[in-house]
Amino acid sequence: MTKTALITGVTGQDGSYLAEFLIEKGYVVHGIKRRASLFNTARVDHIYEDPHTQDASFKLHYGDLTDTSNLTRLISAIEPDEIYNLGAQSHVAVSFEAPEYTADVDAMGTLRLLEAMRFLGLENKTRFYQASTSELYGLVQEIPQRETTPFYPRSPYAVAKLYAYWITVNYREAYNLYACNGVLFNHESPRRGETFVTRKVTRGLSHIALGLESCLYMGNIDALRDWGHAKDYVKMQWMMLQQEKPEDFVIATGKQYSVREFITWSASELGITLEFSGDGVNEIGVVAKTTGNLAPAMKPGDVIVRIDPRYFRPAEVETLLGDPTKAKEKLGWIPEITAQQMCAEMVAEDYKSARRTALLREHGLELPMSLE
Ligand code: NDP
Ligand code: GDR
Repeated sequence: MTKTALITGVTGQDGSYLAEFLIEKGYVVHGIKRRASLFNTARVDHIYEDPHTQDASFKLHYGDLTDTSNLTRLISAIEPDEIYNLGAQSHVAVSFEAPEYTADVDAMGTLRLLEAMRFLGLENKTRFYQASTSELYGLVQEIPQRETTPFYPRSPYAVAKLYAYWITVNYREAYNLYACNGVLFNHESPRRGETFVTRKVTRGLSHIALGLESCLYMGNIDALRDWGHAKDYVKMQWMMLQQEKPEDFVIATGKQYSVREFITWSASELGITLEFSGDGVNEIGVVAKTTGNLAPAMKPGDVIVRIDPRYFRPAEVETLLGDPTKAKEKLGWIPEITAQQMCAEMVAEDYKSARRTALLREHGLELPMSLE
């Protein structure tokens, strides 16, 4: 029997990898996309099928996590075997600027989906995955963080996700729904949004290497994160819903690095040896040496990283390190891609598109920034 999945947030990083993964497994995948004034489906265009195609395995529907009737109607029509709730206002810094909207989408959006499942009597048919987050640990109470570590959220985003975490547990306990939380630590890829720290760095340094920009302005480069690859993590989201009983799992690599280290690796992928001096607030990153020909615009002494206080957050999560033992033991999950390999892949992709932009400029052609 062909299985059917519904993914909220299908146009995002994880949604796009998960859709690919499920289609490969023979699922029919339905995704919810938001209406936008520009195309917002770049991450799933390669799996898009003409809606006139008979038996299409990928179908997109307009919708929004703030719209109860829309969600209920879609779930009623699709009657999915699995719902993956990946949609969210997912940027921690932005959640301080738009706290109410973040709560509506990330917290209430989750409740809307769970209520729709209950209202439609799908308790015994549909399994539910909630995209929970290591941000729940916030002001860390224990290192490393595992399933039993107490939460202490530090942003409107994390507080909204705390509600989503507990409402998922509550519906599991109250109504016997098959509902799980994946408490995922940071995971990245070449499809990562451009304003998250890893992608900002790999994209920014690629531009600087080719003379398209001159300096990368950063926030707290002392922050420590446990970075994995999104491809490894979406596999885990699916594995969690294939268990006999619903449970919550921490998904992490168990290794931790600083933002400063990530910047240094990215520079080194471009043949740039970068030296930092300062105290994290008045700090600069200076080119010490370049090798190869990937960074023609660089010379020793160039200052290419500076700190801009605007990127500091009102309350910061300084250190995150996950303990994925439960996922390894119960699900046999092992992350395959290291943070350094992922960094190399991200730099290679961003460098390729920066080269394209540089070449176009050389020939007097300009692409709108949105297409670069
Ligand atoms: P992205 O920001 O890349 O994707 C978020 C998705 O949610 C996009 O498809 C976005 O649509 C959609 N979305 C935003 N607002 C709404 C709304 N109001 N209604 C419907 N859809 C909406 O996030 P990731 O793929 O990185 O993360 C997926 C999920 O996992 C998120 O819930 C995130 O909070 C959570 N998470 C992520 C981690 C990570 O490190 N990546 C770690 C732990 C948890 P659009 O494309 O139109 O903007
Ligand atoms: P995070 O990811 O907040 O952990 O949330 P992000 O990449 O935004 O920040 C990681 C750390 O880097 C520091 N930092 C900067 N961050 C950004 N974005 N821009 C900068 O210039 C910069 N300089 C330093 C941050 O302060 C932070 O400490 C991500 C999101 O995907 C969430 O949705 C998800 O839940 C968590 O990961 C796990």
